Amino acid sequence: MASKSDGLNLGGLIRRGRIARPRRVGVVGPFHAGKTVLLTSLISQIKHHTAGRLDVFGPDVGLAELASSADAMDALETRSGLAPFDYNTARDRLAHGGWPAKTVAASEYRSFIVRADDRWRMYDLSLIDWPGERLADLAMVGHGSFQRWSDAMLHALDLELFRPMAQPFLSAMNPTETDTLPDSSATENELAMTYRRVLSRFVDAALPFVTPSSFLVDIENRYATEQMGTSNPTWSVDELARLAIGTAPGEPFFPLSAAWRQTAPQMADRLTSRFESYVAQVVKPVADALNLCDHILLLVDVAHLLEAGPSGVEGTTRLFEELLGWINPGTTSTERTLDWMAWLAAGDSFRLGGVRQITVLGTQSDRIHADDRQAAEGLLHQLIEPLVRKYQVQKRLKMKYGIVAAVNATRSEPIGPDQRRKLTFQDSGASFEAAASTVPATWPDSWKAGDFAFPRPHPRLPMKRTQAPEQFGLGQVLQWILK
Ligand SMILES: Nc1nc2c(ncn2[C@@H]2O[C@H](COP(=O)(O)OP(=O)(O)OP(=O)(O)O)[C@@H](O)[C@H]2O)c(=O)[nH]1
Ligand SMILES: [Mg+2]
Repeated sequence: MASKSDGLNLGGLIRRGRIARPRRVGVVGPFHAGKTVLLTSLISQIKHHTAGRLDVFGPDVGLAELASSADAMDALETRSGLAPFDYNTARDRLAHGGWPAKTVAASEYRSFIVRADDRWRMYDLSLIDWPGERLADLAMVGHGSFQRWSDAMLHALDLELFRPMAQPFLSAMNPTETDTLPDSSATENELAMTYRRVLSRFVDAALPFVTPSSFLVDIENRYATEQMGTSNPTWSVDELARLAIGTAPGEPFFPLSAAWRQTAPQMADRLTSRFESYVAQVVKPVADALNLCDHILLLVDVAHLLEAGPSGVEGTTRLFEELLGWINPGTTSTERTLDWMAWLAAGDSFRLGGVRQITVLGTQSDRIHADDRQAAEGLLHQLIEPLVRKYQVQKRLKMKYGIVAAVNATRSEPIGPDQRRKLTFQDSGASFEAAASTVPATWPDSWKAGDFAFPRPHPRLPMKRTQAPEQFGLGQVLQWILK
C-alpha cells in the first residue's frame, strides 16, 4: 500500500498536475436498507484495507486516501454543499459492537484516492447518504406544483395497495354535493388529522410512502418519535398533532383534491405556500444532491423483503419505480456527444449527463445462509430488471448486481440432512446460533409477513479503529465505482 514514504503528498501531487477523475455516487434505498453501514464500511475499507485482501484492481494494487471530508485538519469541502458524513462516529459505533445511528440528515463523504500503481490519476470521490424517508418526498419536485402533486398523490392513494389504509382521507377528499365545505382553519385541522392517520397506518405497515417525510424526520433533522418520547407511538390525537406534515406541526399541508381547491381557495392558497416552502427547505437540497450523482448504489435488503411479505415488496417496487422515473437514468446519444464536447472545452469538471450506472446491491446478506446467497441475487434481478429495462434499451443505462454484507456478522454452518440453515454470531462476547429461512429461487406466488425470518446480529467485536470491518462483496463494489 502507498504511504507517505512512497512520496504521496497531496499538495505536491496536485501541483504536479495530477488528473482528477470525478466519481459522484448516491447511496439510495428505503430506510433501514443499510446505506449508512455500507458507506461506513466502504470508507473504512478504502482507509484501512490490508493489501491483497480487498482486490479492487488486482491482488497487488492497494488504494491510498490522500484527503477526505472527515479529516481533522484541512478537511475537504463537500461537493454538494451538504454537511460532511460523520464517518468517525459511525465507525466508532461499529468498533464497539453497535450499529451506526439512524440517519436524520443528508450528508456527503468526499475523498481523494489514488491507486498505488497509477499515481498520476486521482479519484475525486463523493459518496452521498440520505435518510431513506426523504426519498418519498422527491415526487414533490418531480410533479413541480402543489396541484399536480395533490392529484398524483390522490391517484396513488386510491391504488389497491394503499386504499384500505387511505379510505377515510379519500372519502374526505371526495365530498358529496350535499356536504358543506367551510373554508376554515378548523376544517383544515380536521383534514390534516385524517391525513396524519393515513400516514401512521403506512408507518405501521412499513410502507415507504410517508410524505411529507417530516412526519418521521422533522425539518430540524430530529427523529419524530423521539420527540414523542416513545419508539412505540399509539397514534393518539395528541401524538399525531405533534408530528409535522410540513415545516412545522402547526402549518400542515396534505394533498388537496380539485373539489376542495375550488370550494376552499383560501385553504388551497395556505397549503400551496406551505408546500412550496417545504420543497425549498427540505426536498430541494436532497434532489440537488441526487442530481449531482452519476452513479447510484440502489440498496435492497432481500431478507427484509421476504420477512415483510408481498405488500412490502409491492411498496418497495413502487418506490423504486417512482425514484427511477424521477432520476430518469441513462444518457441519450445527443447528451453523450454534448458531454464529450463540453469535456473537450472545459475539462473533467464539466458534465451534462445524469446517472449513467445503477448498481443494485443486496445488503445485509450475512443474515442469509451462504448457500442461499445466489438465490438472493436471483430475487434481486427478478425485482429490479423489469423496472430498469426501458432505461437500458433507450438510454444505455449500465446495470450491475451484487450481494454484499458491509459488515459480515455471521458464520454459515454446513447444511445437514434436515436442510436447516444455521448461522452463528456473537453477542456480548458469547456465541449464538440462530436459524435462517431458506431463500426461494423465485419470489413466492403468495406468502405473508412472518413466513420468513432471518437473524439480526450485532457487529462482531473486536474491531480496531484502524481495522476495516470484515465484509463480503465490497471490493467488487469499489471496483465498479472507481474503474
Ligand atoms: N448483519 C448485518 N446487518 C446490517 C448490515 N448493514 C446494516 N445492517 C442492519 O440494518 C440496520 C440499518 O442499517 P443502516 O445502514 O443504518 O440503514 P440506512 O439505510 O442508513 O437507514 P436510514 O438511515 O434509516 O435511511 C443496522 O442498524 C443493522 O441492524 C450488514 O452488513 N450486516
Ligand atoms: Mg442511514
